[in-house]
Amino acid sequence: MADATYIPPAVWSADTVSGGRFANINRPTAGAREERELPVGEHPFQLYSLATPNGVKATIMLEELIEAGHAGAEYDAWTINIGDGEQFGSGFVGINPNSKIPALLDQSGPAPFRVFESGAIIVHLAEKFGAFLPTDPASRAEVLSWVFWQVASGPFIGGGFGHFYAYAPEKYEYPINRYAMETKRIFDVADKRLADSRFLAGDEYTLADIANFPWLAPFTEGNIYNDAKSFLSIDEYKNVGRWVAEIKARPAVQRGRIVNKVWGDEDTQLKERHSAADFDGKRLVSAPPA
Ligand SMILES: N[C@@H](CCC(=O)N[C@@H](CS)C(=O)NCC(=O)O)C(=O)O
Repeated sequence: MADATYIPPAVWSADTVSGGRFANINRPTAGAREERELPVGEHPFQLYSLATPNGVKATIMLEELIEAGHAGAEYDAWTINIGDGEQFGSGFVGINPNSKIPALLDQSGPAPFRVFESGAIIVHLAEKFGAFLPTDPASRAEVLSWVFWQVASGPFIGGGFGHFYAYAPEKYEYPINRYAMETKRIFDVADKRLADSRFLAGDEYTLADIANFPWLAPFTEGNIYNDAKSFLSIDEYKNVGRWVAEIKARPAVQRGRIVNKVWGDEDTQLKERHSAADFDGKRLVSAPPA
């Protein structure tokens, strides 16, 4: 059934109000909107992020490295509040011209450098520490395939399904159908893979799981995009549910999920992370995304 139709003008302009969550921060231009320096701590890695699914990929990775004994992965995590437009400050744009969290400053060597895009951040860290990314070509290719699959699929789930189902000011059947279909297809891809394999890339827990868990887990837990869990019949994906249960029991995952979290119960929030002691007294439970 078609919704009311729209006839596009010959040339689109940005003066139309889209309404909806995040409409006040979206513009069709890039670049800094104000001068704002970023804080910089002492640790080798400076993370500027928020505990959304894309942000949590980076914090799980850093916490997993520390858990595995890589003391060189110590990091300061600073909150970038995207609802307040902090991603458009000059300091943040300097480390991510795309103005989206997460972004990382690697100051472990003589000259600091930036890494942006969650996939690039976790691959960079995996290569630096030789962890969660196998070196033999076939295994490495399998891991990277699932990582890039996630980075490519995420926008259909978030910008597509999440936007039109939960955030858009008016509900339209066509885009909701299109992106519900695509989100379920993505879940089915993962579910079929996990029917044959303990983890996404094989028998070992790898970057493939670290990239995909933050997007898939909240649907199985029912804490993303209103009632999306029932709307999309997520309980059908039994193998995804089994995989989520195994991964969410990992202490590093539980810690990573609350770093830069600024919503929910106070004792499940960790606005900034500067040392392992920051987790003292925190409740390490599932962390609902923004
Ligand atoms: N492809 C990017 C996507 C990052 C992304 O979409 N971040 C969102 C939060 S989950 C953001 O910063 N949004 C702010 C904005 O769009 O202004 C990545 O994986 O790092």
